[in-house]
Amino acid sequence: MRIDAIILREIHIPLLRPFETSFGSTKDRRVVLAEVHSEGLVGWGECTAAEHPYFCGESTDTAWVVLLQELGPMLAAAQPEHGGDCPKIFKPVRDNNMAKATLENAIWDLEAQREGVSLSQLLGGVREKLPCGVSIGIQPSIAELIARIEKELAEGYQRIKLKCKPGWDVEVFEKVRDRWPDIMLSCDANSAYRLRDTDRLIGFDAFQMLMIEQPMWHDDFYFHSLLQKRLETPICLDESIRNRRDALAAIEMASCGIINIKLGRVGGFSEAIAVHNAAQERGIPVWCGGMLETGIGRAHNVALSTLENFSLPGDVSASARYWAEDIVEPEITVSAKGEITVPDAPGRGYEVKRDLVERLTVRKETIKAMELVG
Ligand code: OSB
Ligand code: MG
Repeated sequence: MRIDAIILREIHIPLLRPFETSFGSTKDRRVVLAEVHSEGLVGWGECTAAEHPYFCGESTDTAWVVLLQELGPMLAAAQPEHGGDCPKIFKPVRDNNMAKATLENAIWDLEAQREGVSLSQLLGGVREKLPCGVSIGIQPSIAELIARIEKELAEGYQRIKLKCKPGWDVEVFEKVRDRWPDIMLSCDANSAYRLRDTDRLIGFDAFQMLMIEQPMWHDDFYFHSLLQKRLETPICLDESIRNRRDALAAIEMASCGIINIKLGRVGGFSEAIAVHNAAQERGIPVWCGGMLETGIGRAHNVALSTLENFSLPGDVSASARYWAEDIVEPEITVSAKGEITVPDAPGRGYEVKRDLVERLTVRKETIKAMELVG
């Protein structure tokens, strides 16, 4: 396809309430968006890098530089036919998966529009409705956590994931399980524990959780495999899985029983599908994680979650949990049964509110393709 221009922008959009994990708290999101213009169509991508390089090594600012100086010009000069061409185009750039996913996902969106199919169809999705869970941040008090869980369950969410860390774990799980003995429950430590905490982690088995997400180091398989041997509860890896090879290594070493797939963390739809397939072939279920996305990234997560092996409820939830007004319409909503209905319109299936995006924009750069094509 002929790429006419790539527009990069950073928007500022406040979350409705702060989101706290073991590594810090986020309130004001700074999000990089990419628009790829091609023959009258526009594909959109969202960079899932956070404001600080605390989840992984990327941040809003590192992604901005890599997109503007490296990936944007490479893509504009390459004239790809398919979203699946992007990994090869971006291969000279090491790491920076979230920056890469921003553009690759925009090309998949464009390709689906050009073919007149939904993004889900283009990816080979099989699901029309998605089971939804929520990720609940660390709260100022247990009373506030209980109130939040009550609200999410009343809205229909099928699985509750509690962010945890040393000092916000077993005592909290006890209170939650006392109140709700049977709900589908999981926890996510975002790498907050060390080997000396092994006995404490073994104590988590008492709460009959679906999984314990990324308890130890963000880049580890080996120590997770030792921990998994001592736990009944399956470990789910998030941060550690950056590509298909990582998934194969983790499965081979029995470091986890479940994998969380995030589009940004693995570098885009191509690698997300590869991780999905590798896990499926080996009997490991996957689910789609979230990174506090606006509607564009959320729409991409919806499409990805329609693949067959996304058999567990994901962290993909309603726009209204995050934003006073999302940047897409219709907003992403969840039914009383805790399901998202997958759109069947061509492309991502949610329109971008251009006026709102323009108002939220704090910087913008245009890469004109024709100047780069020989
Ligand atoms: O580990 O899944 C995570 C948010 C920011 C960084 C990391 C994580 C998360 C979440 C939130 O759990 C998921 C969401 O609601 O988008
Ligand atoms: Mg996680």
